[in-house]
Amino acid sequence: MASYDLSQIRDVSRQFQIYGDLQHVEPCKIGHINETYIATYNQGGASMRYIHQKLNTEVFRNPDAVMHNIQRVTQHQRRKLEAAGTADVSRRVLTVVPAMSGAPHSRTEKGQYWRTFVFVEGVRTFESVTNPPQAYQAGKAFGEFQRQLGDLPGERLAETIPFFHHSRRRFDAMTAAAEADVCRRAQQASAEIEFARKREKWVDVILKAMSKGQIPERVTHNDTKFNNVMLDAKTEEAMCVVDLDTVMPGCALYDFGDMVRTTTSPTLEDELDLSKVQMRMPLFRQLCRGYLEAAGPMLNRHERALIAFSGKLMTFTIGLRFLTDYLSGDTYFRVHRPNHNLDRARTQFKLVESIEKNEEAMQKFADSI
Ligand code: GN1
Ligand code: MG
Repeated sequence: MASYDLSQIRDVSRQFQIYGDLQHVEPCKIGHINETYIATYNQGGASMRYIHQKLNTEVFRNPDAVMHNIQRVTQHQRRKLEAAGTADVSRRVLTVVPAMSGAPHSRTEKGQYWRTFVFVEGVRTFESVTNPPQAYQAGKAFGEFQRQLGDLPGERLAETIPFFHHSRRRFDAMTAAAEADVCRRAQQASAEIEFARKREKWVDVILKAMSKGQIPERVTHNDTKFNNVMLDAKTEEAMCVVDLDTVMPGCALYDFGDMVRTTTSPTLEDELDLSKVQMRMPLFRQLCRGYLEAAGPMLNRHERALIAFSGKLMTFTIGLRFLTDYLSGDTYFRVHRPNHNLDRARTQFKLVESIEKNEEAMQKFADSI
């Protein structure tokens, strides 16, 4: 997203039910998949900000289903917050701005799929965690999100990306990419490929527990990165969970595992100094406490027994995806430098090693709550 076309955003903005004059647009660099812009409008002298976002339809093949899920989910969240008498509801749940047609999206002549949200003011997101209270807030926010959706009425949500966290398929895709080696990169990544192969047995553990019915399917977020929680800019209290494209039927542990991946090492996802990439117990403890305080009562004993394991598995699985994309020529995740996906894979695998070393202590802590 190095450059963008202002006149195009201007055209897009006219397609939505927003009043006033578009004053200013800036691209938002967060996220590896969609294109996001923050647009400021003058509405009778007051400035109002909105998010315009172009959905990546290569990744989300059924964008209507994505938006239908998001509408159901946000309406349910809003109803629950209002029923509980929560203050500041519009900062605690995303608001979809309809297009002129009334639809939750607008399709351009070129077939691009755009949607708009009200910008949540007075919040911040962070690319990495800097202190234990932030980890607590992340755990609490995604735990509450899961709990809020525990009684979502109506039919099963659409699977916006089928088999998204299917770790067996992710593993097999990596080995297939290594064998095909279309970009002649497998040599460069041989240590990572070897690292992954040695850990193959992990990838079936949760899938088996789910197929035996020990672990239930739930409505889950499926992209619980720390930067998908908006924290109040002053108090750093979690306000709003964002990036709802992958909210669909899933496993609670996949959400928790991805939180472990992104909140327990105070480093970036693509940190190059691997000596800094370590699971820190003080961060894990707060994450775990926040999550279990919110979602714990809903979990069964099979889920609770795999709390620490899920952190290891999800970090491994996302590492596999980065590695696969590196081997396949960077076709999925947006990259900003050569070898970016390999760097990301290395960072994940370093964190996997660190979780492996601490897994017992992590699980013991989870059992004590
Ligand atoms: C992608 O686009 P973003 O940053 O929200 C990806 C997640 C990965 C994540 C890794 C739809 O999320 O699954 O965990 O990158 N989203 C999709 O940073 O593939
Ligand atoms: Mg995402």
